[in-house]
Amino acid sequence: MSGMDEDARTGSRIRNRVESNEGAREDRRDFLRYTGLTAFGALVGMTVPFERNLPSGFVPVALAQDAEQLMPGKQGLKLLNDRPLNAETPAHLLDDEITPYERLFVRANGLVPQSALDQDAEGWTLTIDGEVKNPLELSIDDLKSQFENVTSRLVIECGGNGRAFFQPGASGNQWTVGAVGCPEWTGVRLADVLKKAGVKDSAVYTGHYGKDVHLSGNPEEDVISRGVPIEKALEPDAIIAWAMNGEPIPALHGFPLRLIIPGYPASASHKFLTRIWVRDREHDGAKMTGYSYRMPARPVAPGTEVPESEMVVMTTMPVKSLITFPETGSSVSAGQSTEVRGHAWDGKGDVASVHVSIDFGQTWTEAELEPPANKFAWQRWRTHVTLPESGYYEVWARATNSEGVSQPPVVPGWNPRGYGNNMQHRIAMIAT
Ligand SMILES: Nc1nc2c(c(=O)[nH]1)N[C@H]1C(S)=C(S)[C@@H](COP(=O)(O)O)O[C@H]1N2
Ligand SMILES: [Mo]
Repeated sequence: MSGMDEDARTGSRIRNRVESNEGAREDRRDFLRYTGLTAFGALVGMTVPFERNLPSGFVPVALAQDAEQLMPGKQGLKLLNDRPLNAETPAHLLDDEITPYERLFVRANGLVPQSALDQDAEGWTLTIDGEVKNPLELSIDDLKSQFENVTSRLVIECGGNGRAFFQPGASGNQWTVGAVGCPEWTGVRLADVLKKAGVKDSAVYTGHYGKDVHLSGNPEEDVISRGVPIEKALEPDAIIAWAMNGEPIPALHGFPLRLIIPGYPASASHKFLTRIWVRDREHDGAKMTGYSYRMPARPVAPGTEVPESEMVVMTTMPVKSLITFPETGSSVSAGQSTEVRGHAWDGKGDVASVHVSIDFGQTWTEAELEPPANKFAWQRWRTHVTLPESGYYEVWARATNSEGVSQPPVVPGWNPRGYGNNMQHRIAMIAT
């Protein structure tokens, strides 16, 4: 059989699958890219006799590093899962002050809606209802024209960033350090929109809804629906965004509208946003209850089985920093001064200092810390280190917030699902 025939056969196999897949339309290429496993054979270029046995969520080893194939335009991300799509960014690729699309982590709980893949915002509306005096239904043009437009750099960080370091391990995506980024977002203040709707005194919490599709394919089932206390929603920094880095929000990041609620786990920053339901109680939507994005109310010993009734919703994210230059494992000359730099951020937007150690935490040097571009933007820190003689070193970075709380050297507060790990970031450096 000639190569052409084989290609044609593969092609028709893919087409059959695409055509039998609800919602996946003529855009075969995007289908392949976003739901890669279904067409795994086509991607590896040969048949996969046991394909149907591959457990859902498993990334074929042959494709594990091919994040670019599943996520058009992403560069150098590490794929953790492809259904749903989850990928993190190695620390040294997060050196930019404003995280570009290419290097922003992806965390999906469900499937990206077809409208986002098509960049089709036709007829999109955002509903504000519940405990408000004037429920609103706003088009994207209404948002743009009726409220002050704002642009700010806001950190988003997954609540489970750092999960991989918990012992005993916690189930979920094994994020190491790269489920964080700081793009520039443009939109309107969530507070302005809520004020226009007239928040009633009975309002306690928000509940967020979006258009992504549950992995089961059931359109009735919510992928995720989280919320924040109304006081947080009314702070001036949270925005309803339609642009990221000056462009329409890319499909993977929530086209055409998303919330950005800085300082909270990014799960509150709802993508593909269609509705904000103002509640008279703590929101109880999908992934708000049970063990999702919840921590034990009191510290527990690692491995403790915590009853659900003792879990509380995760809120403000802890102070944290990353070393983004040099890349871990870099070599330098002994005795020569080398720049080390990174970013620091805090859930209350208040980083006070960053310190760096080259001797496993015995001594610390204060780094230069730049002010943030705006509240909740990450802050650049930099310093110089000199590795005294040849050998193996580690650079450790430790941020402290204005309340005097610092990053711990080891994993803090073990919890069943591995949230909130703000341990110090460490890189290896070799002096020759
Ligand atoms: N609609 C919707 N919004 C969502 C999610 C989702 O699965 N669906 N995931 C949340 C989680 S858990 C995170 S960490 C961030 C990830 O944002 P990003 O993919 O743009 O980096 O989006 C949040 N918003
Ligand atoms: Mo997340």
